[in-house]
Amino acid sequence: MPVFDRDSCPGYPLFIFSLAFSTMDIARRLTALNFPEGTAVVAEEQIAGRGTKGRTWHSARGKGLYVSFILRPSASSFNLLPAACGLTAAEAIEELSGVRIQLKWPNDLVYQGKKLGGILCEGGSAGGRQTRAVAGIGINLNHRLSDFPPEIKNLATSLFLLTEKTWKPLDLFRHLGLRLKVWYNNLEKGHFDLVLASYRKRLSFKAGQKLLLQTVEGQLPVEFQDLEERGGLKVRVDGETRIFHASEIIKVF
Ligand code: BT5
Repeated sequence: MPVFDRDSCPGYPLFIFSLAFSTMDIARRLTALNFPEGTAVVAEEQIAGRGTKGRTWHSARGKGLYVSFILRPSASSFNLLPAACGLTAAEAIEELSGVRIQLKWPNDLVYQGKKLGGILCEGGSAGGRQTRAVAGIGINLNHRLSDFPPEIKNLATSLFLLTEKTWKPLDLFRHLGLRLKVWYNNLEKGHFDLVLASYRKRLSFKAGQKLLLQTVEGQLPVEFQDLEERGGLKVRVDGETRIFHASEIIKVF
C-alpha cells in the first residue's frame, strides 16, 4: 500500500529546532506521542548528533542538514529502509545541486571516496506487521575544510567544497521530502527489486572489487559480488560465498 498519496508528502508536520541534542531522540518521543508517519524534525545544530554504533555525527550550526523522519514501514521492508533513504538523499542532492553522489554500503553518501552524508535508521518491530522507525539523514552543506574536526578532515567533504556555493538546509529538505515519498512508497508497495537495482547502480564499488571489511570476526579481505535481497553484502571469502549485514567497509581497493 502506498502511504503517501497525491496530497501528502513526508516532511509534514515539520518541527524546526535551533538546537537539539539529537533529532533522533525528539522524533522518537513524537513517535511515542503518535505523531503521524512523515513527521520531520530538523535541527540547525546538534550537540549530540549520532551515527551508528554510538559514534558522533559532527553537526555544526548552519553547516548541514540534520533531519529525522518518523516512519512506520511494514516489517518486511524495514531492512531496506537505509537503502531507500540513501537513494532518497542521493537523488535530492543531485536534484538540488547537480552533484552525483554515490552510496557506500551500508549507510554512507560519498563523493570520490569522501563522506558527504550518512543515514541512521533506528527502530524495530512494534509487535505486529508494522515497525516504528526513525530515519535520520545528515548531509554536509556549507563546511569549509577548517570547519571539520581534525579526525574527519581527510575523510569528509561538503556540498560547498564540491560546488563553491552555499546551500540552504531547508531547500535540500524540500527535495528530500519529495524523493522520500517516491522511495518509501516503492518500499511499501513491495518493489524491493527496484530499490536494490537502483542502490546497486549508485554503489561506490563494483562486482569483483576487493574490499576490506570490519566484521564481528575482525577484519576480512573479501571480493564484492552483489547486494543480497535484504540489503546485505554478498561477498567471496576464501572461495566461499557469505553475506554480511552488520559490518562495515574499511577500504575499497
Ligand atoms: C552515519 O553513521 O553516517 C549516520 C549519520 C546520521 C546523522 C543524522 S543527522 C540527523 C540525525 N540525528 C542524529 O543524531 N543522527 C542523524 P556512521 O556510519 O557510524 O558514521 C559516523 C562516522 O562518520 C564518525 O565516526 C566519523 O568518522 C564520521 N563523521 C562524523 N561526522 C561527520 C560529518 N559531518 N561528515 C562526514 N563524516 C562524519
